[in-house]
Amino acid sequence: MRKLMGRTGPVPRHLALLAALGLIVAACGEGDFADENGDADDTIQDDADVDDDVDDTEEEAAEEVDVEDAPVSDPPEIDCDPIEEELEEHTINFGIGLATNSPQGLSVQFFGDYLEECTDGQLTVELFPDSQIGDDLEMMDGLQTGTLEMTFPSTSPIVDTVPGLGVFDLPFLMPDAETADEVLDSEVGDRLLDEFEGTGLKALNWAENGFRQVTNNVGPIESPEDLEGLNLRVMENEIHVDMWETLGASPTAMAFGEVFSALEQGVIDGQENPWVTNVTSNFWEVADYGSETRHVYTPFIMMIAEDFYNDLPQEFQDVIDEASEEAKHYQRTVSREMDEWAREEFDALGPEVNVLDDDQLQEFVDATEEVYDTWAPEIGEDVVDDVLEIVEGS
Ligand code: KDG
Repeated sequence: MRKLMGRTGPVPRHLALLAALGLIVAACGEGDFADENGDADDTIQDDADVDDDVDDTEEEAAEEVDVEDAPVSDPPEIDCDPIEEELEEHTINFGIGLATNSPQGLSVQFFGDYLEECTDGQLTVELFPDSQIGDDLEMMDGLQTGTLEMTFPSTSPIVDTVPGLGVFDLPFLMPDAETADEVLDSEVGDRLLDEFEGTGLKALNWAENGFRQVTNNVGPIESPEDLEGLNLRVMENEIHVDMWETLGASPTAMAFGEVFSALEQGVIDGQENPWVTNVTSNFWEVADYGSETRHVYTPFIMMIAEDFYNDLPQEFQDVIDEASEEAKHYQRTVSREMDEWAREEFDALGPEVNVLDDDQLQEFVDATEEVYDTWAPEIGEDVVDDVLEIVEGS
């Protein structure tokens, strides 16, 4: 089978930071993480050092947009009988690419509160946002090698582990968020999560990254012609590369944590992400235009290190399952609540925003039809058919 994506470019700067954090024992190239069965607690070497380094990194991070005005629901009530029996104490280090004030960050904080309350403080969560400890692939390596307990990647960069996830990279597949829920919470959704079994990664459930929109520094995107030669950062995923090449752009696959500085330095002309990420990860600072293209809906998968999870007492596994289920609903709710607000906020913060109408979008749909034929065999015809059946029946 053709590889859906391989790592491209130099070793990301995050590996250096990972080493500084003491979360890895040696700086390795891809595939060099040898000890598959490492004990997570042993390899989190010195919590005090980790906290100091993270504080420094937080100081350097760009100022966050204030989401206080965003129409965001409060987290749901935590309803459980706390486990009072003394079992084990663990700090779950949870790395994410996005900001603490993103729907992803808010849901991880809620997940942590849930665990803390329902285990009487025996399980706590330490959140490492903004790709501080690596990109999606590096953090997944961390889960597999026992240096990190949890992460929350997009499906797109991880299709080499489960090729069926590539179905979410097909352009203009998902009409709306409700249909996405139907797909994610269906039998085919469960099947895709189950495929992680035995990889060192336990996929707990699906959350929402959302509909992706293009931001750039050249001009508004209204038709495929506007993309001609545009150097656009895309996720590390061959289907995305193919889609943008088909549309005439010049895509560069790059890890999320590199995108802001690549835009700042003019290495790329643009990138594409949901409005809420474009606001909370400060892409508005490095964009002149934002175009609502909704070209792809991508999910997130909440993941925990398989060995770490399997070694926990059953009571803790149950609480983690419940907490992730609650966090999933909260994350999807907040993501939807913030989407339109974020587009308006992005506009108000400076860049010019245009929303494509149905006729304009149809030009993109027609131009990318061949991407389905090229990639369905790699993704798995059964997965594509099952998902299309749900989408077409919605
Ligand atoms: O935590 C998730 C992020 O690391 C990343 O997946 C966000 O959509 C994303 C992108 O563009 O890489």
